[in-house]
Amino acid sequence: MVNDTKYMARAIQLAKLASGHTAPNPLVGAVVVKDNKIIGEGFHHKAGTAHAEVHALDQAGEAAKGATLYVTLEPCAHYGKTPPCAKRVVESGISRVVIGSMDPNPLVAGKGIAILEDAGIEVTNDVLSEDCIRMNEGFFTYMQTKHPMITLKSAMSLDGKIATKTGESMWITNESSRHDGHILRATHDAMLVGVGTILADNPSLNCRISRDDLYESIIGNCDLVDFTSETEKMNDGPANTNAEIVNANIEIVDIHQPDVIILDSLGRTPTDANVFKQGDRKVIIFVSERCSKDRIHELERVGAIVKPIATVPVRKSKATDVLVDIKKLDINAVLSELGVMQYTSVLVEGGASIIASFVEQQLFDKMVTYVGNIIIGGAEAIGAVTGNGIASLQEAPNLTFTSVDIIDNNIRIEAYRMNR
Ligand code: AOF
Ligand code: ZN
Repeated sequence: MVNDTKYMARAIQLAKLASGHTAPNPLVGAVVVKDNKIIGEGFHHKAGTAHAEVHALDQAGEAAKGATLYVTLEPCAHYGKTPPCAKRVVESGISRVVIGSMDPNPLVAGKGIAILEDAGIEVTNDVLSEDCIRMNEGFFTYMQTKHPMITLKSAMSLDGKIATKTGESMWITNESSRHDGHILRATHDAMLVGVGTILADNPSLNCRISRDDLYESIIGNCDLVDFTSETEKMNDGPANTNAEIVNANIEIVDIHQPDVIILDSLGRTPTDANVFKQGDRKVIIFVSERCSKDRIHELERVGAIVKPIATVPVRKSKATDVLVDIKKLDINAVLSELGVMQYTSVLVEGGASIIASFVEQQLFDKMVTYVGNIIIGGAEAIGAVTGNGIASLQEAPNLTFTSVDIIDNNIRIEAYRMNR
C-alpha cells in the first residue's frame, strides 16, 4: 500500500535518531497508525533498554487495538534483556504488522513473524527492506560472521597519495570531506588506527560534528521541529503525539563518540597521548607477546584496555639489505576479539600500512575514499595502501562501487568488497 512506505520511512527516520548508540543491538523504529493517523511511535535508544515497539505501543495505549504497527525490524521472539516484542504486539490487539526486514539474530529470525501470524495478525514484510538493512549493515554482518563490519577510510590525492615526499599531508582533502569523515565516526561503534598514527600526529580521534549535522546527513534534511508539527497536524492536536517523544529524545540522544582501537605490537602508545583525554569512551590497545608486562600496566593505569593477541609471520621483507622475519598482529584474531567484545562496526582510519593489512588479507567489507582535488606525484610520496602489495592482479580484492559523489570539489567514493 502506498502509505506503507510513508510510515516505514518515518519509522526509519526515528530509528536513526539513535545512530551509534544501540550496539550491539540494531537501530529500530516503530510507528502505530490507526485511521491514517499516527497514534504512537518510538525507537530503540540503547542496548538493555526497551525496544522500539514497546515505546510506540506504550504511547498508543488502548488505541492500539485494531491499529497497524510499522517496525523496521522483525519484532523479537526471545527473552533477552527485555521480554519478546512479538508477544507484546499480540497482547496489544494490533491487527496488522508491516516489517522492514527480517531479524538475522538466530534467536529471532522468522520466529517473531511466526508468533504474529499464529495469533491471526496480518503480516507484510520487506517494506523499504534495502534501507532497513543498510542502516543496520554492521548489525547484520556481526550476526552473520561474529565479527564487526570493517570499513576502511582513506583520504588521498587524485593520484592516490596521502602525503608529499617530505611527509606533508595537511590537508589533501578539504573541510567538507573531513566533515563527512566525522559522520562516519559518529555512525561506527569504534575506530581503529595503528600506533604509527598516534606517534606521528597525536590525534584526539573524537567526533567533532553537532547532532544536527549528523541528523541532516543521515536522516535527510528534516528539522525535528517541523517533524513534530507535521505529526501534530496528522493527529489533530498536540495531545499524546510524538511531539513529546521527539522532544524527549533530543535530551537523550547526543553525538556518539566511537571507542578507539590501537594496533600497537610493542605497546608504544604514550601514556599522555591525546586519545586518553577525551572523556567517556574506551581505548583498546592490541599488543603482541613482545610487549612487556610493565608497559601493559602503564597503559592500563591511564585507562587503556590492553589485549595481548597472537601474531602471524608475514613475508620476509628486505629492510636495510638484511632479510628479516616480521611478525604482525593477527588481524583475524583482532576481529574475533572485537566480536567477543560485541563491536558491530569498526572504521579503520589508517595509516597506510594498517589499511594494507586489512586489504592483503581481504578482511574488510566496505571502503569509503575521499579524493582531494590535487595531484602530488613522486615515487617516494606515500600511497594510501602500502604493505607488501600483491604480485598478481588475481590476488586483488574486487569491489562493487555503490556511490560516487562530488562534495565541494572533492570526491567521495563508496565501495563494498565482492564475495564477502
Ligand atoms: C526488536 N526491536 O527495538 C530491538 C530488537 O537483549 P535484548 O532483549 O535487547 O534483545 C536484543 C535483540 O533483539 C537484538 O539482537 C535484535 O535481534 C533484537 N533487537 N528487536 O524487535 C528493537 N532493538
Ligand atoms: Zn523486541
